[in-house]
Amino acid sequence: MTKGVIVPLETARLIEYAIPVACYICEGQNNFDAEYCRDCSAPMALAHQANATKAAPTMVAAMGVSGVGKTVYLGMLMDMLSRGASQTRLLARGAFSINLQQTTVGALARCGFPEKTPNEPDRWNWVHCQVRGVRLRQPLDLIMPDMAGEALLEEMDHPHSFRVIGSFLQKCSGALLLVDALKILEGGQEQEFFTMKLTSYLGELGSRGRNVWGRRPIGIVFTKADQCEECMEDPEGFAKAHAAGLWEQCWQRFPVHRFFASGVAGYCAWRDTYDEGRVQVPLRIEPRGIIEPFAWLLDMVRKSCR
Ligand SMILES: Nc1nc2c(ncn2[C@@H]2O[C@H](COP(=O)(O)OP(=O)(O)OP(=O)(O)O)[C@@H](O)[C@H]2O)c(=O)[nH]1
Ligand SMILES: [Mg+2]
Ligand SMILES: [Zn+2]
Repeated sequence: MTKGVIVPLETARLIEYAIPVACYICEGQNNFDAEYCRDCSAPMALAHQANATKAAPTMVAAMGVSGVGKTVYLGMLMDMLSRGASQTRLLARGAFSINLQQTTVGALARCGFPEKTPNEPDRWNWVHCQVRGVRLRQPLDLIMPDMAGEALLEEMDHPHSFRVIGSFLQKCSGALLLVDALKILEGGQEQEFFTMKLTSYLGELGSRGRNVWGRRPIGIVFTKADQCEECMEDPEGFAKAHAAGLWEQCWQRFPVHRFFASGVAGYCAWRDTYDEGRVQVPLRIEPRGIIEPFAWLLDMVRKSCR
């Protein structure tokens, strides 16, 4: 006797593949089960989560050359906001949004700094979170990636080499531009050249869309100011005195801007390592000026969205 069994028709599953899901960053079409966008390598979780929310998430960028301190700054910011240390509070959306905070705080707790961010966009940490603050009437959904400085520079030198950066910056509502205060003091011009490249790159991007970058808010944050008291006390005066080119660029190209100074380490020392040579290690963590630039940026973004 043959027993009757019900065998599901496997081909029916193909129907799910017939409905594409658009990447939230580049709008490229992907299969419903793709983990990263096949065009720009942004995580597809952003698209799935954005589809589930009523208001479209706002995007803000943190930019700066490699080694300026983007990962340290963003990781510390996420940690401080998620612990409710200020009036602005943050709630991560999706487990992947906690990786940046975990990597940074984990490294600082072991008296070290996090590793350099890899160039491949599918290895960047993206943060999708909900921000609540006294000045925000409604909670704000926010997307912010920790991009690699070298990838940013490559995209500026050769536009379209990193599609994710171009698409993301086109949709951004504002940005924090991180500048290394110590390199400025040493007289290096790398930071000013980066700003010049960035302003011309953003100028080109804006002309294609309605919302030109000249009208979006940019907070210029001097990092490593824990080692430079002059910068901590008066960031704009520091820019005027030591980085006149950068100061001039900001006044000319970004009408909505403000200078800030931040520092994460209280005291640093040098350690000789077997594989990396001499590296700087934080002996004490004393975050200063971390939340102010972000809170200002959100305030400006909120005003420009009205
Ligand atoms: N003293 C001091 N040093 C810092 C601070 N933030 C970062 N640094 C130093 O700067 C280095 C680079 O910091 P990262 O946050 O990894 O730099 P990044 O901008 O993410 O660099 P890429 O990932 O290559 O783009 C660290 O290893 C530290 O040595 C700070 O607040 N104070
Ligand atoms: Mg980094
Ligand atoms: Zn994409």
